[in-house]
Amino acid sequence: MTTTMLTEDQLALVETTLDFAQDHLAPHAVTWDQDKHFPVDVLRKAAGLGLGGVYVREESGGSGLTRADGVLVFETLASGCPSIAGYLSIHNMVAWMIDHYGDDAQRERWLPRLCAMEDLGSYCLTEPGTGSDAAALRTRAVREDGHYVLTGVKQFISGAGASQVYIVMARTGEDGPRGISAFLVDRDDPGLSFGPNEKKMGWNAQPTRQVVLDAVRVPADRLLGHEGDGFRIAMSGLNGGRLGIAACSLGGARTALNQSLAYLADREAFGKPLLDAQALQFRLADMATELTAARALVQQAAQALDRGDPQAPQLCAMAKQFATDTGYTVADRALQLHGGYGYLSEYGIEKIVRDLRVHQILEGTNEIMRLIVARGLTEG
Ligand code: FAD
Ligand code: 2MC
Repeated sequence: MTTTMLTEDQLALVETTLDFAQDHLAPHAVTWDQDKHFPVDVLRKAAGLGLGGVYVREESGGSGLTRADGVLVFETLASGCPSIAGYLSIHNMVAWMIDHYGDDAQRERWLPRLCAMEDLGSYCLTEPGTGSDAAALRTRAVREDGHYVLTGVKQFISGAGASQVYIVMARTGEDGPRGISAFLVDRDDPGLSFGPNEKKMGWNAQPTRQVVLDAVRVPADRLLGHEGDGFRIAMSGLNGGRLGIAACSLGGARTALNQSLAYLADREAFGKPLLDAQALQFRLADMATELTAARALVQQAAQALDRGDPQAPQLCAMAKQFATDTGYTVADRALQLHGGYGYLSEYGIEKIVRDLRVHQILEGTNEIMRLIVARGLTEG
């Protein structure tokens, strides 16, 4: 990471986060992936550094950091383990949504435990039949005697089962985005259950499950914002979420690049270190240049979101698409530079490739990111 543009506070933030990533994430990343272990105790340690409420305002008990700070945090965490950093980014999206759209009572009830990561959070938009076309979702919430009754199935939910707090987007009105509302659902609410932990290519250090809502009855004060606001709330959460995922791709790829540099310096072939081969030096140079360009775009989008720029959703989509495509390509090239050893799990490179692959799919596929950018171009 080029650190010359960072403030003193940001440098200190990066240093503390890097210590945490190197001490508590990197040494275990390969084993957690193999054992499919979700290290909740380590997440709680991260919360001790303020990483459970990164964007939650200080008056609500959070760290009150900007998005420009946040992308530094998530890149650095992901340099230790992209899967855990990715989950932390989602948890922080949930906490921010409650702080930003909740009322005082909701903030007081839900945020202290989320910021401490005594409770974990999950975000429930996708359904088995609706992913990219999220506004077509079918989960229903019916108002009944001061309560809402939620029925439906959410698919691919990160953290599900382990999380206590679920923000669930459900239909309270007409078809399309304006008929959707957002609800706070507690793991202990009767009628809530979970599917089996999905077997996946990467992101194995965190669970992904269906969330099944079978007539889950919640009091009316679980509505976040107003009826009909749910889709806009969900989308504005994702603007920041997409930056978090983009930053996680930068962090994973950065580690893969650094490991390649060390490996090529050490590995000899044809009588000299492989690093002496100019073709390989140029390959490393391209990887570094592409990552630096992606980082600059992520930082630009984060600053746009911080100042409420109307173009921020498009910039966040550009940053997510560009950084996650770049991150994946860089990690895959790093694997190639390691030769056969890159393919073995003990080097940790193939795990980074598998983790980064899903960043091109979740929080909006990179095709949907292009759709958002293209709409901005054609609709002004
Ligand atoms: P589809 O929408 O069916 O798309 C299939 C293909 O068609 C894709 O390539 C897509 O880009 C393309 N496509 C679709 N529409 C268009 C179009 N108009 N133009 C061009 N191409 C198009 N969701 C949550 O709500 N919460 C979570 O915590 C969560 N975590 C996840 C964790 C993992 C590991 C995974 C794999 C997914 C997770 N998701 C989560 C779901 C994720 O957001 C969706 O998978 C994603 O949005 C794509 O939806 P889909 O899988 O239904 O694909
Ligand atoms: N920021 C703020 N508001 C937004 C927004 C954004 N990024 N995107 C849409 N909106 C608003 C939009 O302004 C409109 O508001 P209004 O009703 O005031 O006019 C409303 O939301 C409806 O928007 P559209 O008319 O653009 O809705 P449409 O259905 O045409 O398309 C699309 C929306 C395709 C951009 C959206 O469905 C989408 O992002 N799909 C991808 C789904 C996705 O990202 N899923 C991720 C799940 S979470 C996950 O994977 C995790 C790992 C946590």
